[in-house]
Amino acid sequence: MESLHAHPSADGVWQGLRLAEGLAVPDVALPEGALASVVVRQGQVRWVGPDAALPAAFAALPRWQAGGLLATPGLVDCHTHLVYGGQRAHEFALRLAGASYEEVARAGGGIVSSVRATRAASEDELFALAAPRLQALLDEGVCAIEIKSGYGLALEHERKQLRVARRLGEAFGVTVRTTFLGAHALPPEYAGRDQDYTDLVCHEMLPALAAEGLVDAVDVFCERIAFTLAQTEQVFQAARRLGLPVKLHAEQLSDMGGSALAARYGALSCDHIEHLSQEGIAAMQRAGTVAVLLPGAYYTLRDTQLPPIPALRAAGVPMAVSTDHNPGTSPALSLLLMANMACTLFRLTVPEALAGITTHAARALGLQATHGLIAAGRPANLVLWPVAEAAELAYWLGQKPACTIVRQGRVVRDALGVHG
Ligand code: DI6
Ligand code: FE
Repeated sequence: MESLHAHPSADGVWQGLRLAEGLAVPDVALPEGALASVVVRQGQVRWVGPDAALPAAFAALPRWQAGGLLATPGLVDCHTHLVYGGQRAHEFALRLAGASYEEVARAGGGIVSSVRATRAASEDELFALAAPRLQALLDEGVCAIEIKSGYGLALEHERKQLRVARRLGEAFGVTVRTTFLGAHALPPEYAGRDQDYTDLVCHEMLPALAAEGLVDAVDVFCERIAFTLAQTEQVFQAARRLGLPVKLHAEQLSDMGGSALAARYGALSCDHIEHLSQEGIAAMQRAGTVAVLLPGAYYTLRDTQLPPIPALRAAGVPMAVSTDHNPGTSPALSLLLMANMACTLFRLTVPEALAGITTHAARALGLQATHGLIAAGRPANLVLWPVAEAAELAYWLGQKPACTIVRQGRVVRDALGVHG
């Protein structure tokens, strides 16, 4: 396993960078085609500008020559269910044989089967299972990630998932935002008592876990096979009482009106949104809520209902792209592949897809002041790529490019030998 302290400091002047368009804020304007320097000091970006304009104050720092490599901010995966026991390849086979996601769920498979495996696993076992998944994402330049609970569905097991999420962040030196998704599915012991379970989520589970500092945001699966609009609002009210931001699994399988509700609660994001209405878009636009697109789930479920991209674009709703890594509907471990699929399946432009896995993904986590952009005053999270143009990041299918990664001010990977 990777430990941040084992890696060298990134402090110094990173020279000869091509800054990805729209993903960096130079302190001194860059002439067309000019190569840029990024100054890192004490783990923070201190200055961004043309190589030729490096301020004298930084002249004595060590210099690393990037020779024209493309620089992006560290990637942000803003929607994952990374911590769980077991896997669901069996359901994959069932779906290939014709069963729908809803049929599999109603037959006792689906989320509840991951709940069984997650409850049966110890905290250490869950950590060991999630660590290589996280490593795969980190190797591609992810520097901040959201991890949801929602496979425990009982206080002790939701706690276990969230504790593992926190431990992963500390052990790997990566920004982790935890999201409590107690209202993900009805646990089997509450069959037929969905209101009782919602009350438990709101009055016991969420307050206890929030008091333990394990919750950065609150999410609900608002859907015919999950929680109603009224129950969703009840959870949002509980979150509001605790001062926690909300987000929503909304309009994935049907239009429940969840996005408009979430927007009324100032939601950070509405995620999936294949069935989002014009009214939902307008509400999100007014609230500044991010639309999180999850092409891995769309693809895995062989969905045909496209999220309303042109209308989101026209309304100026920021669009993020994420893996939705989970064992049921999106066993995806490549954020670049998701960028590719967002372009090919959803018709995002390359700049939209790249903003979707950086700047807008950071906003979906409330991290827009610190992540998703190369700019002075932020923690040093950047990735150098051996590509001729930025479009290559979304163009290759499953390439896992060699790259050099600075995460939290450390050179955690240097496949390109820049820091040699
Ligand atoms: N929507 C999803 O895509 C995941 N959760 C959710 O609410 C699927 C989770 C699973 O099938 O295990
Ligand atoms: Fe999800």
